[in-house]
Amino acid sequence: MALTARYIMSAAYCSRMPPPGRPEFCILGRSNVGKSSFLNHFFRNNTLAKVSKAPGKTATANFYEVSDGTMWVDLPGYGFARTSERQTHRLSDLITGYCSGRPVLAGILWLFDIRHPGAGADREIAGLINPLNPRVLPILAKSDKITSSRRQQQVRVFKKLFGFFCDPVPYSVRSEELREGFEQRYEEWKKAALSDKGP
Ligand SMILES: Nc1nc2c(ncn2[C@@H]2O[C@H](COP(=O)(O)OP(=O)(O)O)[C@@H](O)[C@H]2O)c(=O)[nH]1
Ligand SMILES: [Mg+2]
Repeated sequence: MALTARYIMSAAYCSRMPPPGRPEFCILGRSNVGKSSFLNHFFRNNTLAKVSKAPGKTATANFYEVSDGTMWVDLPGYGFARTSERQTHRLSDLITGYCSGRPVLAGILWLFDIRHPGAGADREIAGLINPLNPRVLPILAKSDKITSSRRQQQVRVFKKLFGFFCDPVPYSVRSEELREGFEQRYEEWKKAALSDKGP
């Protein structure tokens, strides 16, 4: 059965987050990579998260209860240049503070633009959050922008470049087939991520 999600709350600081309860999966990725679109599409609900043409809009961590008993947390995007230094600091504190200090964090859904494997902001954050961790599931967003043969090529390029434990999963909000593929991968990965040993 398709999963559903329900918005709970937003927090601008780690100290304002809800008390740890359910196991959490967070959504990490560059500003404008398609995090909000992914949420809305995966849960078949366009009112969950705001999608915008202009990057740098989400400045909070947004919490969603999912029907499988987990909590998903949509983090603000990183790598958006046109914000003040103070705001940039707050956002990176929020992202790295959450990823390194949240006791119930069980896994990271990490989105990349399938067309740009070497993006500087992604490399930078990969110095702070270890892509080799088996609890990272890499997702290659906007896969409709390239042909399906190039998709498989990009999966290998990303895997080699970052050294991911899991094979990256192509995704597109324009493809039912890729949504189904991701649903399967998520279920497998989730089982392992929620077990003691990890995948
Ligand atoms: N072609 C295409 N565009 C997408 C896809 N996902 C997101 N977008 C577009 O990318 C832009 C940023 O999306 P958004 O979800 O707000 O990114 P966020 O900043 O990471 O939350 C919007 O214009 C979306 O319509 C996708 O799978 N395919
Ligand atoms: Mg967003």
